[in-house]
Amino acid sequence: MKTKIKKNILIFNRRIEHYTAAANHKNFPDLNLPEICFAGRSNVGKSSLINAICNKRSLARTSNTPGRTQLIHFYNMEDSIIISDLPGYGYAKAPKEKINNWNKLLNKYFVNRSSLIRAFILIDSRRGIKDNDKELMNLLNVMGVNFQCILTKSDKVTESYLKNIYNETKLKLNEYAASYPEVIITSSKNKIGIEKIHSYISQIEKKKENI
Ligand SMILES: Nc1nc2c(ncn2[C@@H]2O[C@H](COP(=O)(O)OP(=O)(O)OP(=O)(O)O)[C@@H](O)[C@H]2O)c(=O)[nH]1
Ligand SMILES: [Mg+2]
Repeated sequence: MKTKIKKNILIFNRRIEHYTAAANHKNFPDLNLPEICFAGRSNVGKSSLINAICNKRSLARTSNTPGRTQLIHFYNMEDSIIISDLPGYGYAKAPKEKINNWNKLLNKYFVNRSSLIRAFILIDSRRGIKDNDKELMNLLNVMGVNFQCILTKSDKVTESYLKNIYNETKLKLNEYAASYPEVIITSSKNKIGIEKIHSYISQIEKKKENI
């Protein structure tokens, strides 16, 4: 297992930089590059997963307290692909005004971002798909934005619990035409599932080269 982790880190030694952060759709960058984003409930582990994917400890800021990421952060990987880290939804304890602003920003992002080729929706392995995840999935379905679910924090549950959540998640996804049937199980802590996302990123790059 250790060798595998090291191998992935070596393969994915890529240059990535924070490009910009936007509080408003007018500040979204226009780079003409394919983009993927990481969406999900507050505290589900979006920023941690981006760090694990990019093999950087603190590229994206993470926190124990929900509501850490409040803007949309755009990361540029070698002028080849944009990775965006979105503010979480569903943090009921945040002030109403903030919740409204985050929701509006997310809506603008999904409605306007024509460069977005896949949205990854992160689901906590302990909790499964919740109503606000379904709301986002419905929006993406209507917009025709392809999305794929990622189960996060798999290190926090037992194998049998994970198996049930995995099957349940797959079943729920059947309702959404825009969803990819494959669900990726991850742990940013234990670097599980990261190589699958790496290989997806490589596929996008290959496609781009062939255009
Ligand atoms: N055990 C474990 N903890 C994790 C994992 N991923 C994230 N965490 C922890 O979960 C908390 C939230 O992680 P973030 O990456 O900040 O979550 P986020 O989805 O970006 O949160 P917001 O920006 O607030 O929406 C932090 O304390 C992380 O250390 C994981 O795979 N395993
Ligand atoms: Mg975050």
